[in-house]
Amino acid sequence: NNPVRMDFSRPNLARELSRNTLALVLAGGEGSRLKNLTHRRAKPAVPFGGKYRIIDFALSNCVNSGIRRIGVLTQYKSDSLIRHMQRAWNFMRAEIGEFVEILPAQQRTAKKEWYQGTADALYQNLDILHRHDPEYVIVLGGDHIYKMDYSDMLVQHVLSGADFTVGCIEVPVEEATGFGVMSVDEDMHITKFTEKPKQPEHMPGKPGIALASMGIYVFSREFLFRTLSEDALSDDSSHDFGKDIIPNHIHSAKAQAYAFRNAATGEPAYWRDVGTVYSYWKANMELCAVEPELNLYDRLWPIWTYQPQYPPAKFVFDEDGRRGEAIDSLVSAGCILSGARMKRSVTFFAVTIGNNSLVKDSIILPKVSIGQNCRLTKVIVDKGCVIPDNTVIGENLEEDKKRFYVTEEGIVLVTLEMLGQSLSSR
Ligand code: ADQ
Ligand code: ADP
Repeated sequence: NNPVRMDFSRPNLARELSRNTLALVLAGGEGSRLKNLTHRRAKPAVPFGGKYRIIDFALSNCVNSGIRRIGVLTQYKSDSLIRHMQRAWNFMRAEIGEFVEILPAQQRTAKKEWYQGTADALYQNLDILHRHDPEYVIVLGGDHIYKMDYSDMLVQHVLSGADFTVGCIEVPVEEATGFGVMSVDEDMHITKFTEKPKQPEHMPGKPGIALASMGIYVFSREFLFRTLSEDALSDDSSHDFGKDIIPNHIHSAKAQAYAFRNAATGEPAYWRDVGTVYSYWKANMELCAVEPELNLYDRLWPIWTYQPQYPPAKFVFDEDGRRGEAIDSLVSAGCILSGARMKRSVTFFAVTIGNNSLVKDSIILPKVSIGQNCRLTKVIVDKGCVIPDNTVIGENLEEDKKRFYVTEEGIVLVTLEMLGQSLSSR
């Protein structure tokens, strides 16, 4: 007979929890496995999918999940990332408590150090976190490609009474050496967690499959603040979530796992770590499929970004009557293909390709100019490069290795430095 009743149905609870959550996106790592693509920019700022930057996926997930209080922790080579944030992520309304705040390493604590590990990155901003006073904190990596409703993970976190919840996904055992690998009981309680194990264990009853951490964590406020302060005092900690905080607290706290699944099929959902040149190339190529697993056309889950204004992509005949054409490809605004062909490729904005050139299975970043009679196969060309007439890349890898970076799988990465060019010389 109480007339004022709380409604604990799942959608309302999800909305309530999202509002009381602060998202912190870790965007400060060195990302060295992406080689020269991250020599001048942080990994989360690397362009992806013909239009976006990698960090747009985590940030769009936040906004689409109803989490509108977001901090982005930056450190290495943050210039390009900060510029992108200012251009693309400037639409929050402070009047209603929304924000995207950049939290650069700025030596705010007595130790006067850069961010030592991911947990230290949060610890160094503890006063700011206290000021925002969130009920829950969701910590996200800024370097994965996926679409995920974080509010569902928040609901499970709260209903299970956990101190922290780790997002997880099933991966082939041979790929699991690069991840945190965990074991869970029937209630998804974490019983074991090993960061980057040399010999990952498979899941019970699922040979060949390991349960990997996505590097996504939901924390209840008290647990997080207390644990960060304790960890900061410890001399044998590297102050990292995957190496220290998570494995050190699976028995002393209530640690739950959240399995990221496709809501419609119940199967493990689409999630890609694009941390190596090959995985970056592969995830871009997957978008060229007729029906890619990652649907970028979903108006209910838009991926937000910034792209400078350019005229529409244009395909024209050259003087010899050759067609400019692209098939199974993504072509962005401002591109011109004149008597040139593109197959299974992704081009970002303002790319030009000259007469009689062929670009196959490649990723061409913005403002690249490819001359006439060129052939590029399985090549990633970084922003602003000029590929001279008659250049062939990707057909003789031994030759390519002398000038460019070539992966074990035969993907060739071409940057300004490798071509002896610079943006200012154009
Ligand atoms: P890794 O991805 O190897 O493993 P890490 O290098 O710490 O972990 O990067 C995680 C995120 O934090 C990245 O977005 C990175 O840019 C950022 N980052 C790294 N160091 C930082 C620092 N000092 N300051 C601010 N940001 C920083 C992690 C987990 C694994 C999990 C994988 C999933 O440790 O358990 O399986 O993510 O990819
Ligand atoms: P933005 O779009 O914010 O300018 P990008 O992330 O596209 O940033 O730019 C960084 C990239 O620009 C680097 O990876 C590199 O290829 C290139 N770059 C910028 N300045 C130079 C330079 N002086 N010499 C060589 N490459 C440069």
